Amino acid sequence: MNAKDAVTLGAAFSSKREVRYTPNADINDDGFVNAKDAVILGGAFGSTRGDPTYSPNADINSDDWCNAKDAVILGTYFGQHWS
Ligand SMILES: [Ca+2]
Ligand SMILES: [Ca+2]
Repeated sequence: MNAKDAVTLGAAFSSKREVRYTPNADINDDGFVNAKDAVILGGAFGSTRGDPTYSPNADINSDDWCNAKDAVILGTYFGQHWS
C-alpha cells in the first residue's frame, strides 16, 4: 500500500459514504427510511420547538418546525435503507 492506494481508498470510502448518507431522514435511526419514521413525523407534525409534541429527530431540516418541509425530505429518501 502506497500513497496512491491510500488516495484511491479514500476516494472509494468517501463516495460510498455519500451514497449511504441519508441526512436525518431516518428519524428512529433503525437504518431504514420507512413508515415508522413517517409515523413519528406524523405525531410531531405541525409542532414547533417548545411544543410537547415537538421532536428534534422529526425536525429533519432542523428549522424548529415539524412540517411539510420535513415530510418532503422524508419522502425524498423514503424506502432507502443502509447498514
Ligand atoms: Ca427509520
Ligand atoms: Ca423542520
